[in-house]
Amino acid sequence: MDNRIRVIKADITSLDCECIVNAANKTLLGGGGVDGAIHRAAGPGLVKECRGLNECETGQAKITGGYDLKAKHVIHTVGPVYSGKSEDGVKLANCYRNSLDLARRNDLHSIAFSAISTGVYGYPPQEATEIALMAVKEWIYANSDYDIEIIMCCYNDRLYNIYLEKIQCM
Ligand code: AR6
Repeated sequence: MDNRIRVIKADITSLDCECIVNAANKTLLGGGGVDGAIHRAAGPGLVKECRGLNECETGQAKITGGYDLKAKHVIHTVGPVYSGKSEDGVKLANCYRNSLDLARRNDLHSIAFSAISTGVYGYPPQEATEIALMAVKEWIYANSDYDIEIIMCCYNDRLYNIYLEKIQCM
């Protein structure tokens, strides 16, 4: 696996990197889970900017400032609500690809992902992890001229262990 990918166990709101990726909903106006945590830590400026973004489709990504976070920017992406259909995987992979494309367009060189769709949206963590790692790996190969550190940020031991196991197989 590429040495530009790191797996860590942390609260994503505490990370000091150029951008963190929020598992948002289509409104981009906040919610529970990591979305709620990011909005609480960023302060009211974040939701104010998000109101001007006009929502976001599943699989797409939009960027804002980081406000009171250490991260300079937040990339908001909307994962699929798990339904068991094959299109879920396509949409989930798009979240990772589009977030990385957006980071590159903004000349950002470090990015931390939350585990999109693995909470409220119900994606089975094993499958979601394989899709995430594959999408990131493919993006790195397609963007080998671009230097970026990619952090996969896990919030609990279960997901962290799944990531460690899967990354060794890639
Ligand atoms: N840092 C890192 N990861 C976290 C944190 C944190 N502080 N808090 C939770 N996680 P979820 P989803 C992990 O439910 O499934 C929201 O209400 C968590 O353990 O936050 O994409 C939105 O507004 C899990 O592995 O996002 C949407 O309505 C992962 O983040 C909906 O939830 C994602 O869990 C999106 O659901």
